[in-house]
Amino acid sequence: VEIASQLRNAIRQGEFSVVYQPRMDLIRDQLVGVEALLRWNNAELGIVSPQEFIPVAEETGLIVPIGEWVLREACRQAVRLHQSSGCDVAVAVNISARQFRGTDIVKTVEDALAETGLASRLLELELTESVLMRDTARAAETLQRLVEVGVGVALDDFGTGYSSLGYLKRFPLDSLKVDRSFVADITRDPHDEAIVTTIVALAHGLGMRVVAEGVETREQLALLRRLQCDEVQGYLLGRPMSAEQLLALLLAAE
Ligand code: G
Ligand code: G
Ligand code: MN
Ligand code: NA
Repeated sequence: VEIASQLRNAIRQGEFSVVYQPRMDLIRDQLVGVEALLRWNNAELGIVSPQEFIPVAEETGLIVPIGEWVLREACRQAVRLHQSSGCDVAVAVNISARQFRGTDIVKTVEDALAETGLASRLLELELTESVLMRDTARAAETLQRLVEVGVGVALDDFGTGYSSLGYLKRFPLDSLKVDRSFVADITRDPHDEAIVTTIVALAHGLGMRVVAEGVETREQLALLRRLQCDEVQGYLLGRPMSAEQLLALLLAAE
């Protein structure tokens, strides 16, 4: 209740910011993308975690204006990053169920690209299984239109939801993001290693890339490399950081 009322004014009062977590390509050994993650600092509530306020934003419908704000902000900062560093770093934006199903997400994306001037190949959307599996015929059609716009689509938190493999085949997805719950114990639990091995085979068989999330140790990284994951994301590679910090990181890596 408190969160909902404070959330209502948060955009107008400039309380949101976006941080970026790097994603590394394991073949090129290079930062190839970042995930945009929303942060909220409210005068009364202090810093509120997205795990707390995103569900409230979903319930109240506030996720629609908030999501549009995040998308625009991420595109704007990606353009600046591209211009200042010369690097082709794609930005991935999380899209919630209500945005994907209840609004014209294709038009929202087209408008954000047109207004900011970001090349469509530098934008990716992250969707969860539950979002795609609800109304699969319509989801497949929306994904196809997004492909035509030229943006990438990743299936987030893969393995934790209820993906039907039959539908997976019909969705034009660029990558599967292996949920961090499978990565956490991967060097100790043979079951996790078996699951990730299977996800890699499935993704590659369907022409998709695999991104492992929540990579925290060198041992996990070495194993994921051996299992032929394409990309990794996690605290080992970098914590979510401001656009300024990200630019500094890119310039230092050159
Ligand atoms: O940033 P953090 O790791 O605390 O994120 C917690 C959760 O909030 C994750 O599931 C993440 O996907 C979600 N989240 C973060 N930013 C956004 C956003 O901009 N939009 C949506 N829909 N979810 C987000
Ligand atoms: O659900 P989604 O994949 O969007 O979640 C992103 C969340 O994961 C963010 O809140 C981010 O802070 C968190 N995260 C990113 N890297 C790591 C990591 O290496 N370890 C853990 N425990 N959390 C991470
Ligand atoms: Mn995500
Ligand atoms: Na995830």
